[in-house]
Amino acid sequence: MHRRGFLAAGLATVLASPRALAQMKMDDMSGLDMSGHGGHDMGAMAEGAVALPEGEVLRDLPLLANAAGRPGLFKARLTAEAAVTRFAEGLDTPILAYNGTSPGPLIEAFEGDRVEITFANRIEGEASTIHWHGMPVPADQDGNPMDPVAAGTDRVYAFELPEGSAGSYWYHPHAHGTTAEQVYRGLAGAFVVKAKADPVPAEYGDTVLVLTDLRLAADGSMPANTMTDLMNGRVGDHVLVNGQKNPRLAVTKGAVRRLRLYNATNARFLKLAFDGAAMTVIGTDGGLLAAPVAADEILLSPGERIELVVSFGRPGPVTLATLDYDRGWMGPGRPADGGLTLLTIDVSEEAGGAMPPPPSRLRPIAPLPAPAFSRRLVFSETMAMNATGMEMGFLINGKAFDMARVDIVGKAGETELWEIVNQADMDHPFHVHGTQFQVIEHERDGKISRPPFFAWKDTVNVARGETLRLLLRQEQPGRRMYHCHILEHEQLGMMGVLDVTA
Ligand SMILES: [Cu+2]
Repeated sequence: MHRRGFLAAGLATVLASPRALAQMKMDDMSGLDMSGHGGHDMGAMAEGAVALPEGEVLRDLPLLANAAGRPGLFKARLTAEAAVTRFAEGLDTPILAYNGTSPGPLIEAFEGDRVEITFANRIEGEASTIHWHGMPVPADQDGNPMDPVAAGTDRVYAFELPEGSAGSYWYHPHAHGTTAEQVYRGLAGAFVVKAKADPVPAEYGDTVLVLTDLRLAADGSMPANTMTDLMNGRVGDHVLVNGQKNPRLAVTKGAVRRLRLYNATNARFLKLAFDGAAMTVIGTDGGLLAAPVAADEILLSPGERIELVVSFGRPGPVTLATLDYDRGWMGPGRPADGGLTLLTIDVSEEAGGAMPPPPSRLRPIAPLPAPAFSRRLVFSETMAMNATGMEMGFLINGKAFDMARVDIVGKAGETELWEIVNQADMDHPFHVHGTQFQVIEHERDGKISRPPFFAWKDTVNVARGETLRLLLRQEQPGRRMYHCHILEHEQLGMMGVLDVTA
């Protein structure tokens, strides 16, 4: 096990949530191989990992039907409950599903719509919530851990989608202490807010690709988190696209496609590239960029989304594959994160219909005004060995999450500069609820760099050793969460409460 930095931290006693600590103590400690070799969850390409079928036709996500029956309102019901699915031949896998499917149904609504979704929690014995990741919804409608929906009960989430809010959002549980497990067991879905006037040509289509991470035991079940999972975040054996391993998509030569990629994994960093097709970034978490930006590769950290236009000019297979990315790994069993083929696109010999070129301008993005003041959030990791096992914590400004504590107070409508300092040994993707922010700069070893494009974001990777600066403005009052989007880290304390006053 690597203990870089932890001893220097003074073996501080760390108070994570009681549930997390209990979970760690019950955990199989054989995962803690002090030699740095072996370990029982080797991640991708693990020996003995269950094989999954590849090459099936890519399925469209099921669309959540709008029951409103009139324009301007989106009304539906989402039920979270246990289900059984088949990832591998002959093996039943118990999962958690929204309306029976994982990923959950795709929600499509328009800017200006009112949304009323009844959430029915039918997960046995566990509270849950639905958090509308990235969406500008009121604090009391945002599925915070302070607003649990008890097992067997329903609640209605209601909010308006403001003009200008078109973007690639998603939804997932955010209950206290159970988020990580409910998500890796299957609860996550995409929520696309469409623009009334979309500058991207309709000929490109609009394909949502939800990337999730799966680990299966030999009997088809999903094993519980190990010590390694709690430290690094859970990384599975298979990355799935819309629930399928390396599915195939057929396009005609010359086709241009609009793709929305979601990293809905608990903890897997996805550095992505197309082999054989040109990729252009057109949007991020909070919608379109000001103008398209060509890219050879993109890093999508847990929780992030990216909107692409991809041109398939040459016949033959094109793959979307992962590249190696070292995000910092504690202990043995670092998964092979490069070289995974996620999706194969078969480009035909015959050309299809002519495609309009992408527009050179997509939409204006106004820079947020000069900040009223600034705050500094320092991420750190601590670890201590005691008689009953390893206690570890993931901290912000030296503190583990406490739902009853307000960590910072802000004011609605005021722009703030947030400086996120990662003093830890791992990368931590930073996410804040309720709004979109603008990343201004990254600083590392005294060197400052700018992001490759100016964009609206709600999740951004803060690499280890890096300081990131962003501008943020909350428009609505209420309590908001900010946290690391490695869900195991969030659960072990790397989360805080922002109270936005009116
Ligand atoms: Cu983290």
